[in-house]
Amino acid sequence: KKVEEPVPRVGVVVFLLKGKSVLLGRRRTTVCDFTFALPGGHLEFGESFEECGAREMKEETGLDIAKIEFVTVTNHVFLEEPKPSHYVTIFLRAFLADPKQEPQNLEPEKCYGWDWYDWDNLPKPLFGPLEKMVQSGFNPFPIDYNV
Ligand code: 8DG
Ligand code: MG
Ligand code: MG
Repeated sequence: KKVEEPVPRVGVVVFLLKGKSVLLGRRRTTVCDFTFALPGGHLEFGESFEECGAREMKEETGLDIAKIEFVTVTNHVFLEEPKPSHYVTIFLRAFLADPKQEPQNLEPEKCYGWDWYDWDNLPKPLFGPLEKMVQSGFNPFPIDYNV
């Protein structure tokens, strides 16, 4: 198999929930530049989904998360991009370990900044896969969740 041959990759992203809001950042990359996306990244060899989600969250925002749970998985092919890619993405949800902690933009070359957005009033444009989930009526909050 040729080295350049594209293969699907595994993404792990996190709905970090705070009250009725979620943490989103505007992407600063070739893939979907300027769209609002969840914190997350690539699963590394040997990691659990939860370990990956917590590590990416820490690297990108400085935040420590707790009560990490699997929510759903998507299979998304990005054919329209300059460099076509294919992601199996694991969506987790989590809460702040310390509710007083604030996000920092620790990878400014990849993100324009993090902020909390009300689930009923999400910013536009959302990152493609996230937009599709929202359109389909998906909701990341636990069923018995009351703010
Ligand atoms: P890394 O080098 O830190 O491991 O990767 P990264 O630079 O943080 O990767 P990423 O693009 O943030 O996330 C990996 C892939 O996950 C992304 O290219 C496509 C997929 N993905 C989705 N939905 C979302 C989402 O809402 N946010 C993020 N960040 N990635 C997502 O399918
Ligand atoms: Mg990352
Ligand atoms: Mg990332």
